[in-house]
Amino acid sequence: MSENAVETGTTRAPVFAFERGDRVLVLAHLGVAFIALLLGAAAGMLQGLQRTGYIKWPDAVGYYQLLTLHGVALALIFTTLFIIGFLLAGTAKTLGGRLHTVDRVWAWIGWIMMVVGTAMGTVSILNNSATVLYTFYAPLKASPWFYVAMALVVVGSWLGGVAIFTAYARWRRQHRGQVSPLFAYMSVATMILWIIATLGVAIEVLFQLIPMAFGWVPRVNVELSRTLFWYFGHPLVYFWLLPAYIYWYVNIPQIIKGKLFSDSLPRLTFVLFILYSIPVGFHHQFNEPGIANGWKILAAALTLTVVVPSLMTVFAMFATFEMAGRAQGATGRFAWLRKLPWKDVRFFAPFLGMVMFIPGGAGGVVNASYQLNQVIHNTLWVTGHFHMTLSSAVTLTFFGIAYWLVPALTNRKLTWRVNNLGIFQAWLWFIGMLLNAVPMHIVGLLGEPRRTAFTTYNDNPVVQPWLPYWPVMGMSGIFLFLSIMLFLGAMIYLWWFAPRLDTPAEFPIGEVKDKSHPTPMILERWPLWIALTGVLVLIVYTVPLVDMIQTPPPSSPPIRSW
Ligand code: HAS
Repeated sequence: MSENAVETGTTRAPVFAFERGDRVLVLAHLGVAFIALLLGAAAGMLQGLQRTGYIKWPDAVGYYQLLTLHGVALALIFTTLFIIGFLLAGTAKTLGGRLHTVDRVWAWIGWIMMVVGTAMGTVSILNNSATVLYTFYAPLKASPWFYVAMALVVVGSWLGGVAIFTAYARWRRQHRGQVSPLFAYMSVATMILWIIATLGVAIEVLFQLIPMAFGWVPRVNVELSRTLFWYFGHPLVYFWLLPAYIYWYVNIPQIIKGKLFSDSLPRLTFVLFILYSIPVGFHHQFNEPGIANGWKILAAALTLTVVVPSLMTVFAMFATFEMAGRAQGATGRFAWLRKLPWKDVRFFAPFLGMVMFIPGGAGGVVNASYQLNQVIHNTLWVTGHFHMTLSSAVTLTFFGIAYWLVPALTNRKLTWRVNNLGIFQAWLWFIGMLLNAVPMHIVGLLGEPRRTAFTTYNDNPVVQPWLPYWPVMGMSGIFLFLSIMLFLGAMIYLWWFAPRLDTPAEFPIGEVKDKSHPTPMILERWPLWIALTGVLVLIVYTVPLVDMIQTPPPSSPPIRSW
């Protein structure tokens, strides 16, 4: 480890060189994430063009098969590998400059499991034995190896979490009574959320889907399996979001020559995410029988409380931006906006993501409102919602991270040409997502269902109002694929070809502005927050789950629909 201060072009910032062991580990995670990104993006463009009637694909490759590849590769594999790589990098940086051997061993075992799982899952999808979409709802029956593959990915990701926990626990032992570094704290919170959330899908896969797929049981309790899936499925979205928030809270202040607005607020935000994000899965099941209305209303109320930490984040971001601008001499009411580094892709790409998150988040509030959900459920509105949140806010932030993290790991320079290319690529992505997600919201309101292959419903008049939007949605796939190609081209350049640096590249970590208010140590008491989460989960899930198991709805034999 070496840590010294150099002029970065923005501010005097500590630079940092990864140890070789950490560098290889993080790059291994990012590399697999980028391969998944390529696969998922190609499948996305093809299924998008097919879904909107631009191309007719040979019958041998089905729409749902491509859609499965798109969802699994992007929503499950790209995100998980990228997130764990990013968290390991920041944990190494902020907890003493390196991971210890034991942390690395855990992370490598996890990586191997995730890679084996990814390979097995991809083969199952490509040989058309797992065309079950990324939610793999029962009673759809995939090859049992697909479920084993998903289990390997999940357990592998837990071990990545164990690596972060061991590094964090060691640091705390060595720094008794001190508040932990914010990045590491937030990484721990993210992995706690992830592990609690994935327990649901792990139970579903181990006790329902694998026995169903191997033929050990003739039937499956569909309602129970969907409930276990959505117990996991909603906090899953915060597993995607929280690393983006880490970047917004911790890294961006340094990039914009500012300071963190507060140390306690981001910690509280993450604790609130752990508490509120898990007991809300029923808001994906508002339209399902077998769950009494009272539980659904409770889930709706709790979902609206999980919006609060995001609103706190809006506040903190504006405060951080304004403080940074004013510190650089801005005086007018909005003059601070001009001081933001608009030409720096590390800031600009995530900023576009933040902008898109405003309508994306508002759409989420619509989804969460029990009555309004009746209008949009299972329509393309929902697909538009997650293209604004996951595929825009989160993905644009991941782009911004990759543009400096890869050269920081390879000890190469983020040249101004690649920086500018990154800005163009982020614009292309942003515009592509607007062309994609805005029409999806509109046709969703007009009643167009999601998860359907191309059809004109026998030219039924109900389809007419949707038609003008299809070419726009189809075209968006081309924008997005081009953007991914540029991104991956930039990554290849930064990985292998960019000029080497004599001094290590910057790893931006912001400092807190006002340290006069000590951070309450209670925020670091994980057993307390985990126990409270457990209590909330028990309150929301005990009665419905007991009901589903004791008086189960008619179960279903497994179905292969393709
Ligand atoms: Fe969602 C469905 C509710 C957030 C992802 N969501 C989905 C699905 C996905 C997904 C993938 O209640 C589909 C699952 C499937 O396949 O069926 N969602 C919400 C709510 C929020 C929310 C209340 N979702 C997300 C995020 C996702 C994501 C984040 C991915 C990362 N969602 C739902 C519901 C459903 C659902 C229902 C089920 C629908 C159904 O019927 O099936 C909230 O967390 C959103 C809060 C966010 C905000 C925005 C804050 C804005 C910020 C940016 C600030 C900007 C700045 C810069 C500072 C309130 C922080 C601006 C500067 C300028 C100068 C302009």
